[in-house]
Amino acid sequence: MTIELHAFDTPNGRKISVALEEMGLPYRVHVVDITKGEQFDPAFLKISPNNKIPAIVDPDGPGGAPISVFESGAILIHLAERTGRFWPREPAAHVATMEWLMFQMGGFGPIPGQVHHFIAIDDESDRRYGLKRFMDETRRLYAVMDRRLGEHEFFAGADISIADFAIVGWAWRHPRHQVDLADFPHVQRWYRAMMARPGVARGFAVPLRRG
Ligand SMILES: N[C@@H](CCC(=O)N[C@@H](CS)C(=O)NCC(=O)O)C(=O)O
Repeated sequence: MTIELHAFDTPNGRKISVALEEMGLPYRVHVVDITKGEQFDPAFLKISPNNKIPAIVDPDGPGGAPISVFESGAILIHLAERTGRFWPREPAAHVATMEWLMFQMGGFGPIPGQVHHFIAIDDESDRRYGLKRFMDETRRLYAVMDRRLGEHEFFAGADISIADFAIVGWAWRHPRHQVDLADFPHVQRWYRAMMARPGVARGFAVPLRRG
């Protein structure tokens, strides 16, 4: 049955449209325009109490009852458990999937997100410290990913996983946080391979904005 995806055209929203497309799950998009405050709509808060996109409603939840899920990492795990796809069973790859998913949720998301915030501040004295701090840390995270991808094709190892979907959502925004992927050749190789996948391309093309 059709999954209801509540999202907007942002890295965290795109992670889920990419995963849904890759998994071949039927879904319907409900745009939550966070530039217009729609994330505070009481109906949305019922499924996403932290007033952030994305959230889903899965009609086939536990016991066949609908279930809502917020937090993109939880959504990815839910979809992977539901389909058994992109969720390696081999123990080392399974642990690696969790590690790199948490790496993204705790670091490679919140940190470049701060770059996107500070870069937009007009006042140079308000912008300078935060922008340098978060740009330096963003580049450090790219270097961490570059080392991993220098040794493995995907983040979990030989096989693509939900960790790749989580990370590609944010890597997609590298122009906005002003990172040149040529400085991180293994990330660049992985990014090109990810973007060449038809499912990933569809996930980035599906409209997540109105008009
Ligand atoms: N940890 C959350 C973060 C979600 C998040 O930050 N969403 C942003 C857009 S990318 C949002 O909805 N912002 C609206 C707001 O903060 O009011 C997740 O991964 O789902």
